[in-house]
Amino acid sequence: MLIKRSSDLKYSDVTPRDIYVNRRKFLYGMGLAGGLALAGKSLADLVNPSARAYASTKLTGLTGSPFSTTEKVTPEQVVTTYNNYYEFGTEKDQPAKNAQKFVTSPWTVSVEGEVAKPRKFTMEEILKLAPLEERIYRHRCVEAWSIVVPWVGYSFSTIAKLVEPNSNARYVAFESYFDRKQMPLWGRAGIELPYVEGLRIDEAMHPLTLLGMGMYGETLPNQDGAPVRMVIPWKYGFKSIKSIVKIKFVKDQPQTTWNITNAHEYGFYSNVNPKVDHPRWTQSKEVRLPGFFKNTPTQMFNGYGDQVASLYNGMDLKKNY
Ligand SMILES: Nc1nc2c(c(=O)[nH]1)N[C@H]1C(S)=C(S)[C@@H](COP(=O)(O)O)O[C@H]1N2
Ligand SMILES: [Mo]
Repeated sequence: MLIKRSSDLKYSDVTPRDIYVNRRKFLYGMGLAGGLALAGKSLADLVNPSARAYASTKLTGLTGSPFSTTEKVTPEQVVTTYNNYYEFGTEKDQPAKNAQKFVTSPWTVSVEGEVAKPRKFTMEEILKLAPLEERIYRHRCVEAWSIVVPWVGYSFSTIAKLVEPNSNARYVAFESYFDRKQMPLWGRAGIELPYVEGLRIDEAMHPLTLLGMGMYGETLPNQDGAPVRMVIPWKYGFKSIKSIVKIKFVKDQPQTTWNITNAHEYGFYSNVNPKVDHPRWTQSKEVRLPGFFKNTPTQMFNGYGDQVASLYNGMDLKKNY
């Protein structure tokens, strides 16, 4: 793979112009069709529209990324209304409705465990640790749908290096925010909460592994994991844990929510693998949203094999699913 240094890249080099053109069209369409949504907004809102039905803030000064795919970006409207966020309901349309009042400010993330310098980061600090990049990644859910999302963030390794993991740090454990009051459907989620996830340290430190603070040029909508989440593009979507409050460097392989729920169906690694079917359905094809047909071939490591296959040299990926 040809990798340009990010300092050599201009935003316009790597960001398909039509995303922005389409985005405007989408906004314009909203303006016409979404009269209700616009009612009650001031003239200032309309001149500089927030674009979304959901609270978010524009993120400026984004740099492009050589890791971005040139595939067609999925419409923002689809990505922000078709979600898995079980704390806010198990139906795809529920998180967009039920997470609207979720309070994500102030927010702190504790980074701790086998590190020399454990510390708590405020969201304001996290947003300033490194230049914010736009990275357009494919995202493949274990349920066999996929989307292409322009995330905003930077490599997870940026924050990890600041706390100086020691030689005992072999894995990283992540934990989502959990509050029964703000997440009244929690009891019907069918999973133990808080949601927890984990990565092996080399997976976590891989440059593709993103700490995500935004999408489509703005901060994350609540249903997509505000204010900060992981994005691991070569793994099934459930590894990409939302609304993170704790990151712990640990010695032993941590527990993960879907493995706790059903170890037979969901392993620790969960690398996208078209050759290993889910016990209840094929993983060889996927539905690219907003499409309807399961006719897009699924790629090994979701198409990121050139970058990540070597992490698994010598491992049986059927056993380590
Ligand atoms: N805390 C938490 N994180 C989560 C989930 C969840 O239910 N709770 N769902 C996961 C699954 S299955 C997927 S596919 C992605 C979906 O992210 P998106 O809604 O932004 O597309 O989030 C993942 N992270
Ligand atoms: Mo998923």
